Amino acid sequence: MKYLVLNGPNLNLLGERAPEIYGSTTLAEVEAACHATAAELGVELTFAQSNHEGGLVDALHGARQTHDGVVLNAGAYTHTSIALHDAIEATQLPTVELHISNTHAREAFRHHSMIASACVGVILGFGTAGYPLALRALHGHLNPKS
Ligand code: CA2
Repeated sequence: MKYLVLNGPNLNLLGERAPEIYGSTTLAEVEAACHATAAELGVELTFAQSNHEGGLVDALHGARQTHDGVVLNAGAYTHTSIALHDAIEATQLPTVELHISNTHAREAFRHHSMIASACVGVILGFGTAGYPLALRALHGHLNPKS
């Protein structure tokens, strides 16, 4: 099995700014943790990030024939992007929505997700530890007896 962990805008700055909200772990460290979890689960992993809405849509389309599931931290596009909602539906890949912060405890404009209804589940508020959690949740969704 092969999973895609896809990150949206500004997440390349993880660990460099706003540690009080997002912690001090860098995206490279998150990637390493995801690869360690993938090895434990016995799956392959692709890790990617784009600051562009179309880049995220393209990455989802690209995963359609090559991957079995997606963990998606769409960043701020979570709250605005019908295109991402439609791309998740179009790929028909099980997708776990992920957020580092508890978006419901933040500004009102972060309370609504445009993509949640297209996803199999949502993990948020557990910091960058949410990435391995989301991979395990995706794996459990795809392998209900494991
Ligand atoms: O909590 C999350 O994971 C978010 O998806 C992060 C997005 C935010 O727009 C969502 O509402 C919640 C923002 C990512 C910005 O990442 C930064 C990292 C370091 C410094 C500044 C921004």
